[in-house]
Amino acid sequence: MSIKAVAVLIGETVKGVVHFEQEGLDSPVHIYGEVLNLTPGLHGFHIHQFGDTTNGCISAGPHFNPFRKTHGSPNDTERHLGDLGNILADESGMAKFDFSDKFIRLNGPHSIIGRAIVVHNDPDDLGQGGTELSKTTGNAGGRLACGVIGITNI
Ligand SMILES: [Cu+2]
Ligand SMILES: [Zn+2]
Repeated sequence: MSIKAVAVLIGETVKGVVHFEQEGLDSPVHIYGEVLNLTPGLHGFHIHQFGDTTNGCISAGPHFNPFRKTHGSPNDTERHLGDLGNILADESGMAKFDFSDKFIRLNGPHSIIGRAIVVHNDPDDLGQGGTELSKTTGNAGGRLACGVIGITNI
């Protein structure tokens, strides 16, 4: 039984679509999609706590962190559940991505459905920046676009 979700990212100029797909009840989540109108290079990419955009992406709150860990890389066990690392935009400003995450889920008590996904102005330093901020946000800078993760069937 597969579970599918989608988020439509909306920002001032940046926009995109992110798909999530989970094959079984306790399987990794496949994440794929594209984001347009970025500056070339790496951009922090996270699930934030709230599916709330009433005051723009700032209303999404901090990184989704139900286990009270510090910020890290998607490959670390010490990471926020929402830490998906970076996406890479090409010279045209398009980031196409396709990867899996073994910690997030679309079901259960820590489901990401109803929360928000955010793309940032700057690269996420994955907690290696040596500053206090690096351990909470990865120094990823402003929020360029965000979208609420909702259930879909496609
Ligand atoms: Cu973020
Ligand atoms: Zn984080």
